[in-house]
Order: sequence, then structure tokens, then C-alpha cells
Amino acid sequence: MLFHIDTDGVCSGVLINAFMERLGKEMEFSLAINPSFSKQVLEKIKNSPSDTAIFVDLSVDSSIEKIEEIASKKKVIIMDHHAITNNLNKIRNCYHFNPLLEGNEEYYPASIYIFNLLNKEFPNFIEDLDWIASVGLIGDGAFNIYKDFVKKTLKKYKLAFNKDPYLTKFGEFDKLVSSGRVYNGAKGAMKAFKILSSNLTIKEFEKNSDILKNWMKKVDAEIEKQLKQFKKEKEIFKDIYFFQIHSKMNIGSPISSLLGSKYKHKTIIIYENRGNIMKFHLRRTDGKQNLSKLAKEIVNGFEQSAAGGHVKAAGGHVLEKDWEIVKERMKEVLTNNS
Ligand SMILES: [Mn+2]
Repeated sequence: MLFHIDTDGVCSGVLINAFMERLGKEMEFSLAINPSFSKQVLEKIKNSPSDTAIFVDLSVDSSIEKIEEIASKKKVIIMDHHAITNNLNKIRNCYHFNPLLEGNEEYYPASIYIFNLLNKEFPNFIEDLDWIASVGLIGDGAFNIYKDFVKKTLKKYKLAFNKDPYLTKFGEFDKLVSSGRVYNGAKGAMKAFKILSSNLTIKEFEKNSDILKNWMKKVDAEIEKQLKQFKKEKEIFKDIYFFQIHSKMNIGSPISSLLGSKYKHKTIIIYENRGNIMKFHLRRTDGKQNLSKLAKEIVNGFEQSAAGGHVKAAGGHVLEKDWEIVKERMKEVLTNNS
């Protein structure tokens, strides 16, 4: 099974893993990846003895050739909720689940989508994992849409509700889970996945997540430092805030989300250097820009580029040498669209 490295992806992966385990099926391997996964990962999947590859919270439909290659060898199941590039159900051996393919346009994080899907088909089978679905959907910024579900779940476990999700236990868990990725990339996300997978109750998870708690403290300190830098160094262009992060941690995603919810009527563009790659994160909370569309449009035609996401939050990467051109394109497209 392959799952996305963010909280929603980790929680979705944990749900699928627990579901399979309860069915008595063991996973050959599980791996936290990004949707534009590498050649090595492709080979690993193709050469694995398992007869099925499951992708969760990963918009792999933009890598159609890779999926075709895998589907020529084994069954492929994709459970995702990102904007669709290709309907992969047209590939033989491939089963593509996405609320958007069912005509459901409501923002629907993978963890709550998967939880509802499995819970409907197999009542009582994974109902005790409702708290993990709550953590995942908060991680994907969908608390306001699924507030009733979170409220009900908090109540079930006798935990306090708050209209700020980050003042609830589940918001705290989102921070813990995402610390893995922020502090240590895909490896850290794997650690979070393993800890959560072997501690499927709230009590156990709290008791056995010291590593994540430790990482979270370091991440918090780094976020604070970067927010101060942002205040001093951000580049302002019309209603766009640009900011380059220089950090060893993968802090771009949480920083951009924090700034996005702070400056709801600005387009936030955070970028960071990773080797010869420039990663970028886009946020616009008031929905006045379609960022998923923008991200795909601006990287189009650039070698080794990728982009994807949602209307209000998207991201991607290009080669560092192409960044300045891409950045200018962003200004142009955003200005034309407003
Ligand atoms: Mn997601």
C-alpha cells in the first residue's frame, strides 16, 4: 500500500491497513510517498510479490503511464479525493475511487471518505477508528465541513469540543502525526504511520507517541522562527505574498496553511529549495483563485515538474533553474484571474 505523506494520507493509510489486517490480509509493504513517485518506488511496486497495489490519498491519475505499467502486472486500487486528471477506471485491472468521480463536489478528505465508504459496506468493522478519520480530516483543513462528525466523535470519547480544532485532542494529534513528515520527510511519515497503526486507541496512541511529541516541539520552534522571518522578508505583489523558506525541515506545508488561514484574502506562495528542485505551496482561503488549476497551468511544459491539489490549497515543484519564470507566470495568471 502506498499513501500520501501528510496527516490525511497517513490516517487514510492507517485505516486501510487496519481494515486489511482485520480481514486477515497482510500488507506486503506500506510506503509513504508523494503523488509523483520515483522510478525506484515504481520498480518496488512492480516487483513486489503482492497481487494488488493500493494507493491512498495520492493523485496518481496524473502519472497514467506509471499506473498502466503497474496494472499490467497486478490489480491497482486508487482511493483519492484530489482534482482528477484522468479517470483510471478505463485501465484494465484498475479501480479508481474518488468522490469527484461520483459527482460529489463537496471537499472530502481521503480519511473521512475511506472511513465512510468502509463503514457503510462493513458496519461495525472499523467504527472504533472514527477518531483517526477525524484527525485526518482536520489535517486536510476540512474541520468546518465535518464539524458534526468531529463533535460527535469527541463526545463519544468524552473529549472536549472547541470551535478551533487545534484546541481539541484530535487537532493535537494532527500536529503530532504531521510532525513526522515535517521533521523527517517520508521517513518521519512512515514512523507516524507505524506508531498509529500499532496504537489504534486514543489511550495507546497518547502513551506511545513520545518520539512524535519530541519532533513536534522542534517543529513548533522552527515554525515560530519562520513566521518571524515571513513578517520581515515577504515579497508583496498586489494581493500575493511570496516567501522563500530556508530550513532543514519540510516546513513549507504547515507554514503556508497557517498563513493561508491568517490572511484569508491573500494568495500565499511559499517556496523552498530541495536540491536542484524548487518546491512551492499555494494557499488562498477565500476560494477566489483555483489553485489546483493554477499550479498545473504554470508548471505545464517544464521538465521534471509536477503540480496538484485542491482549489484552496495546492503545490508542486519545478527545477530550480525554472523557478523565476514560473514565479512570473504565477503573477500573470493570478492577476488575470482576479
Ligand atoms: Mn488528502
